[in-house]
Amino acid sequence: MPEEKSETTECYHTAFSSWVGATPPDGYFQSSQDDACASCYEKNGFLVLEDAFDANSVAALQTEATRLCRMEGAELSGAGQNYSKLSEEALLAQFLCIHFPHKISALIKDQLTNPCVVDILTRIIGPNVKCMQSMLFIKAAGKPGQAWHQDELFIPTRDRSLVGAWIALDDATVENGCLWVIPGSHKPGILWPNRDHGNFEQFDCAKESFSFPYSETDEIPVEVKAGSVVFFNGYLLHRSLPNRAPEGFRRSLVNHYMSAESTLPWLKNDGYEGNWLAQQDFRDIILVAGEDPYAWKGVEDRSRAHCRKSGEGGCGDASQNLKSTQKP
Ligand SMILES: O=C(O)CCC(=O)C(=O)O
Repeated sequence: MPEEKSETTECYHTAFSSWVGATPPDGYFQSSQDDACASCYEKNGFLVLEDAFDANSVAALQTEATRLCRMEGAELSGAGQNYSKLSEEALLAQFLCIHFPHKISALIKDQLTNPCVVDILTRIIGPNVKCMQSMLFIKAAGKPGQAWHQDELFIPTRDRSLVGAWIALDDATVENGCLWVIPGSHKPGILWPNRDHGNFEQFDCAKESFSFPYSETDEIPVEVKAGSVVFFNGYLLHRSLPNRAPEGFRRSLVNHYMSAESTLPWLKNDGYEGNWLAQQDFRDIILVAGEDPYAWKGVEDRSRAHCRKSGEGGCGDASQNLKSTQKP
């Protein structure tokens, strides 16, 4: 297998094929300082930074994931009770995904400013970058994936700057439910309609995008080693399939970022009544690079850690993520 790094004019290198034996798709990098990162991201809507987190960091985050899963009640809403007697494996199997883990974990909050991640973000977003959301996927064997979607439909920036940084805490493979993306699907800048998918054998409770002009032949799997980070555009169509491995987990920490120049009209009207949409600005943010032109607004503490429904217990109202003086 060839050892040399890619030409900077190319969008891929060979590390991918070194472990899965497949033709490398566009977009795998080993250095955040590779100048080809930005053009590759612009072209494909995603890129992979390999080895961004070393084995010790990944192990620490795995341990932290287990610690969070042991939490019950007030700190982690939607979690069940009586987890203390469960084995680690049985415990983790209770969870699909924890939203906003950085609200209850100093270690996870620290990862938001990982230098390699921030280096890439400033190349693909701009000098001023803020974070507003995190998710910790556990996804045990047998757990569902998430149907086609675009993250900007859920986290609407005003300048299309949303980027997900998906940090693999286990090797992510087709078998255990890695991400799948449609390269280039971010380019039209269109948010496609969404609907209930009705396919709870495969997917969790989140709605699916539909009516877009791509088919399954356009999608590619983004298999990555633990410690790699997948950066993907908020308009990129992506999904994940169920974890079909016989055992184990497909853990990942996903943090979302955007340009600090854009306001974020993310919330329902609670707490924002009387404001035009264009004036609404979710300020539960952490600046990770540069300057915040809206620093004069201050920051808020609105979001709360909570568990995502996986669909096995039904898909009722999942809108429980906001701390507010008024009920969401
Ligand atoms: O990791 C997954 O299974 C889905 C993640 C995803 O779609 C997202 O972070 O937007």
